[in-house]
Amino acid sequence: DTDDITEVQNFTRALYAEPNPELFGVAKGKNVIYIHLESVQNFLIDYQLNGQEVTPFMNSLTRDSNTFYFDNFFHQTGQGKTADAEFMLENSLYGLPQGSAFSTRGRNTYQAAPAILGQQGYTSAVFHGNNRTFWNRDEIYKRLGFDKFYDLSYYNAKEEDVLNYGLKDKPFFEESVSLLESVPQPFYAKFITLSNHFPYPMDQEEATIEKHTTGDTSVDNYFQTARYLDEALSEFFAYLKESGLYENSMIVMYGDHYGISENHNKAMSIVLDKEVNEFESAQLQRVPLFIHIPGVEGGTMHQYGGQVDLMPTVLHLLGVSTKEYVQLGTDLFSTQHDSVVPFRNGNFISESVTYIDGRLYNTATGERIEETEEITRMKEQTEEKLRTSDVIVNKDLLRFYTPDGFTPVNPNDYDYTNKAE
Ligand code: GP9
Ligand code: MN
Repeated sequence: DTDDITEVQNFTRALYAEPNPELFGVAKGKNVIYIHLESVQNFLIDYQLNGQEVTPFMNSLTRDSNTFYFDNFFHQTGQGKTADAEFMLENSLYGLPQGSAFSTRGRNTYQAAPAILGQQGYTSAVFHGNNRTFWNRDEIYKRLGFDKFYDLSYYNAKEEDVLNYGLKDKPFFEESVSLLESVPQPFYAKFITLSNHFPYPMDQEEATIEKHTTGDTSVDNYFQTARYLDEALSEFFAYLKESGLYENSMIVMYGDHYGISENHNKAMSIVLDKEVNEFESAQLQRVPLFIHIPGVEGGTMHQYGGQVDLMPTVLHLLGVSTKEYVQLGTDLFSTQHDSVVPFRNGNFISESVTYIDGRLYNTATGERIEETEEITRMKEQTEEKLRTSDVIVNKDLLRFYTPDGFTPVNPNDYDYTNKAE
């Protein structure tokens, strides 16, 4: 097994991308506020329904001078959905081909972002309006090194404030601010939203935009819950400004996975006013990524990347080297960034090629193309990355390697039960 870890490290060391010197450490010492945008796909950005923007707040962030907005950023989740997205961004490892690593590999050894930052003086915390056992979070978070986990039991949650998977996003953010203020700075905090979750139910008196009219109920409802989430985000930003936290925090917002599956391609063809075939369906796996850093000039970024790239990107912005860590993703800002984006099923997408179940398309035009040597290499590299990640996770290989300067996490140091419960 130590042979396995050596082989893995030979592979991941070759993937390593040097940080961009202009951005390395620009957010050093700042708080990190991650916002997990449930089921938000990038097509929502600047989409107009009956002449109205669906997500006016997120749209405004795409034009904010201190925000980087990535418009070719993809989710890479499998069956683990939300849990896979979290797994990738904390570890820069892929979720598993079946099931969720959160559930089946909750007791592995990890060298995750909260633990790394914890050893640099950060306090880490997760905020989520569902029960702490969902997706086995309460078990794996202890191995990722999350100091605190504020689940539903920490919120007042009046009956009318709970819908679908838990506390609605607006009361969630409203109540979260005082909890966040109790966390020592600098902190690494993650807020997991849930109102924009399938099948997108919404109390109609709270709706501020009409449903879509495709006739497909969940697709039609999606626009109302996406608008609700967008308003909740805008309110959260206002709370952060009032509390003074905004000025010394980097805010990272990402869509976790698709909200509209390919079973709804017919309705999506109406939404987008073009035929949604397998090529368009792959393009729809784009999710928004925003990185807001006070005092740093942002802009719209077109490089291709995915969720597995978030950890090295964020650590480098904080001025933390990732060289010693076993990671499958690369810093989005690095000139050496690997811009071929694997999907969990072995398909991939890059600026030039979209590969779907053996078929190749030109990403810019959607036309079928022939395989070249370069494409064959992309295919092999995609498979190798996924296979390597699976070996690491399935064999729990990080047990056999401790990066220089990293102290292994002791899960017994953590307890998320609410004493007031
Ligand atoms: C539940 C929420 C939803 O707590 O995070 O998970 P999902 O169904 O999107 O994987
Ligand atoms: Mn989700």
